[in-house]
Amino acid sequence: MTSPPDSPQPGSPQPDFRQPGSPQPGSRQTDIRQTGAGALWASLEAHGVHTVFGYPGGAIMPVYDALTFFPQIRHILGRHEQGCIHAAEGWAKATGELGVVLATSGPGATNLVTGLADAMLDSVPLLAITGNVASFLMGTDAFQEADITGITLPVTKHNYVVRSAEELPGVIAEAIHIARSGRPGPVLVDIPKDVQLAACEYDPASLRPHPPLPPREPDAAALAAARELLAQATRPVMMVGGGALDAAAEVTALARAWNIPVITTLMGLGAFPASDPLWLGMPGMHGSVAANRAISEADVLLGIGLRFDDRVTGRVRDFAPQARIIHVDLDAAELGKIVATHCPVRAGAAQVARALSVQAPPERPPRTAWLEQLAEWKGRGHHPQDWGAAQAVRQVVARLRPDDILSSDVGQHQMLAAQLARFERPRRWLNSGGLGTMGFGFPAAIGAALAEPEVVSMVIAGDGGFQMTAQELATLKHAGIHNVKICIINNSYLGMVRQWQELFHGERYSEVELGPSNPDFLKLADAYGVPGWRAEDSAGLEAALDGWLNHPGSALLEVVVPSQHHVFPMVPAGASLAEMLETGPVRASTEVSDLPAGVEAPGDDMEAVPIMALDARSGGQA
Ligand SMILES: Cc1ncc(C[n+]2csc(CCOP(=O)(O)OP(=O)(O)O)c2C)c(N)n1
Ligand SMILES: [Mg+2]
Repeated sequence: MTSPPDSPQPGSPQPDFRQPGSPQPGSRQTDIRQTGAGALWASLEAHGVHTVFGYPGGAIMPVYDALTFFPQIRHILGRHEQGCIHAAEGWAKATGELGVVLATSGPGATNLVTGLADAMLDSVPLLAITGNVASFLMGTDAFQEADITGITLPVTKHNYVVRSAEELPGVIAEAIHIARSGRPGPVLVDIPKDVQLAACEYDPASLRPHPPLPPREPDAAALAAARELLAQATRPVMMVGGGALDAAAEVTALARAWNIPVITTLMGLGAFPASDPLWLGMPGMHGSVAANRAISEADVLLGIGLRFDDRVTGRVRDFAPQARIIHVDLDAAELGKIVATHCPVRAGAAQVARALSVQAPPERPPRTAWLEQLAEWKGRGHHPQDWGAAQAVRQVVARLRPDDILSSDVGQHQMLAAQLARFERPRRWLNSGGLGTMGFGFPAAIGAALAEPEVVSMVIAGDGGFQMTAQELATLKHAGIHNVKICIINNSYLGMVRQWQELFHGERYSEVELGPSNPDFLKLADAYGVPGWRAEDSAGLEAALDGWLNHPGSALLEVVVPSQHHVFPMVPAGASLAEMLETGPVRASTEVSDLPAGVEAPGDDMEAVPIMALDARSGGQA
């Protein structure tokens, strides 16, 4: 016997809709528009929300019922709540606007947790709306009850349980205000089913959105101190992070006015144009030689909108050892959190960059020696041209036009894409930087594709990560999405973990081989009505790229590459940026001149013991 959807399990408490004040579910005694559920949609609409991602279920059925009266709001039905929330993140990351996701109680809500943590670490403005069991059942272990506000407290900027329908419009306005103000982040609003169903004569005036707070202006003394440090600098460098994406024009003007070279973090790629000679690339674990050396040699480091994540700093006590550090961030909690900051400036990135540009010296400082040194380092650390993941990614990203959006999943292919793609403007590069969430890339590309249907929304994913959210292939068809181009770099392995096992765990490969059990990705795509191309060498890839990109709809490209390639440069976890390995000591070419002091050049048959020792000190993780 099959039970109706979300029916209670035998023995579990029955929702008691005979409680006073509880309307019958599904009854039209009350106009559903004049209920909490109706007020929710009216509030979202008043805030300019016109696309939401979600997945229905028992505890959110009144909200889905009310949605039928709001045809102007587009609901994208994913195939898993994790897919829905990453799509909402992709929407938000591409546009800078709020992403909205809906889920039912219990398993629907808990399936949002990874996406909330992801949005929290990457400062993504997101509103998650969950249904919950009726208020009078909360705390009784009712069917599909989960304490989602308790569960998500550490991974949301704020969260709410709505206690009455009347307060819903105010809560939604406040939640959106919090998600978008200051350092953006995810906010969750949990709405018990009886609150969704309760009659609600909402006051249309209460639906007025609260605009986000304008970013803070810098304090004059802090600004003067920052200017003074810059004026004294002979080897300055700027580090620009995800918090500066909406200040790209100001940051670019600042760097040019002072003639300061610029490093963009993984989250900040695109905040400064890659074609500008002042651009040095990405810092950190898989950063460029020029960026990491610049940090190690700089005398003043101006960090804007970044949080000095451990993947960026390497061993913290040796980070930027010669530099006095100016740190600009909206979030006071970030200032001095990781690195000792000589000049903290709590203010908006654009505000500070604008003010410091105005105060630039009338003559652009030439900095000839410093810029020549950096130019030499910029010429180093390139990937081999032979066939492998790096060459494949190089060929694929070369086809992107400046307005196209590139999402990536997590792993070797992500680092290669970050190293090899060239972004001229912000919000064209979407990836899970802080949480490193496998399964992020493909649904994020779906969200971005819906936000910008006129550009290509490309995703580069690994054979491992793609399988974590591959079910969203169905969403392409459901939502009629024509501009997602999926590229799977198939190395038959959890490549990044394999790399660490090879370098730091004595080549003991433990549970990283996928090849024998991988699906036929083209058949998988075909099952969802998505056409596919496959390439196995460089020439084949060029031909496949033509077919894949010229196809007038979403399409999949599988690129088969060797398994044993590594991503370099690499700073082993726990090492300092100055100890970066430009090429691999194991398997890669015999160029080992850049091994850290005290680390011996290993022979072909040698286990990477010295590097293991570095890693063991750090407790680092792939
Ligand atoms: C959800 C999740 N589980 C595990 C990891 C750890 N992890 C980081 S990279 C990686 C391998 C990714 O393999 P694949 O998607 O094939 O990409 P590749 O590194 O081979 O390019 C793993 C398992 C993670 N980041 N996220
Ligand atoms: Mg792989």
